[in-house]
Amino acid sequence: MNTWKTLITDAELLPLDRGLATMHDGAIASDEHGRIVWIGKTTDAVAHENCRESTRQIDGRGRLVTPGLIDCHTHLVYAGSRANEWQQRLAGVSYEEIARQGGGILSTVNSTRSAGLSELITSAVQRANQFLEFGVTTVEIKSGYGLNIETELKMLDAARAVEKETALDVSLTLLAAHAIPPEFKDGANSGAKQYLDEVVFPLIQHCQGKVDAVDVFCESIAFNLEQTKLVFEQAKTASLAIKIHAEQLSNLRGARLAAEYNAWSADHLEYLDEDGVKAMAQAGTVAVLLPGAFYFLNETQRPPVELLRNHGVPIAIATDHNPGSSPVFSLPLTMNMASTLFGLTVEESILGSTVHAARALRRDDDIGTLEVGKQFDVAVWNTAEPADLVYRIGDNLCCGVAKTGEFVIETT
Ligand code: DI6
Ligand code: FE
Repeated sequence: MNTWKTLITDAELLPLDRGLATMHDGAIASDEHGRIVWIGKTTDAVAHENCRESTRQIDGRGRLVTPGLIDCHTHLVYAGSRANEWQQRLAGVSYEEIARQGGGILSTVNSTRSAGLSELITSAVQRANQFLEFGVTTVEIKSGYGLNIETELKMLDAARAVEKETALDVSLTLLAAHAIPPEFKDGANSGAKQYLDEVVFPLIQHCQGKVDAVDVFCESIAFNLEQTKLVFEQAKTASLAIKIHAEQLSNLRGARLAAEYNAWSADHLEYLDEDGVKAMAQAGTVAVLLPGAFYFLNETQRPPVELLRNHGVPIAIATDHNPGSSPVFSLPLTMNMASTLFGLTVEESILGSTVHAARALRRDDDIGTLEVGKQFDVAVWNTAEPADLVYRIGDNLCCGVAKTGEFVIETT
């Protein structure tokens, strides 16, 4: 048998394959491919024949060691700031009103179209590294601030660069159906159909095999149900997975439609009804809750958490990081919001940003728990108590991160 490459000893291991049960005095080893090869007690690890001089041994000093966190919904690539618009909202103007006046998403579209690729990469890499400092090892990134072929592709290139230039794994989503750009606005049916035909559909076909999924913002200020269905049909012909922004500001029944297309996830869901919940349960569509947007937009309608639980829909939590509705950098803070604002238990918030987030990206064979065979993606926390990950507001307890067996943030 091979020598172990990295070995963490004396950890309070939280593997998350059995709820919040921890293993005291735990140890975990990686092989040279960055996979977990052994989990057990520290005394057994140090006596093991594979533990040799070449093994890099890290003393966990009794601290919590968890799977790296997974942020399964972000808009991490963009240019510009929307602080002004936020100040308008503080003065009483609504998010929808700002969007209708040509601000909102379209203001970020203007900045992102003008930005060069290297500028987009620099800012996205900076943000991604901040996510990493909070224990995140995998992040989903969406396009959607280009809304023309050239800029959507530029955004996807920037997201790919994040994977190359940081330690994070990136899951790529094409969200060309995020808004209708101004150059199509005057057309019939508010220009949506023409925009889909001329920009979104060609992009979907072009992205076959080059992105992981296709997403749609199904909402009164974006695409209606019928248009959303057309996008799903295109995604299907390109063999691309589907996800949706649904039921955030109103109930258009987008989640139910997405479930009919076996969507990986339906996200936001504040206005989701029981019919939609049932459809998601049947399809195995993950509910991705985004409390950062709920908080920042001062929403009052909470997602139907009790119905999701009763019907056994897996619940994931993500930051929805974006400049307009959720400029949040910390997934642990988002977990606190999920528990405080949506009533999720500590266990639900932790599983929501690991196990179920992995499922939302259909990466659950590889990441999300500490189990032999999975990637050695771990976060070390300055506490032995799982509840602290959710309880402390704005603190950063993360004091070490390893990605595929290599420490990218050294434990201190
Ligand atoms: N829902 C969101 O929360 C983001 N996009 C979406 O469809 C917000 C995007 C923005 O306001 O820039
Ligand atoms: Fe979003």
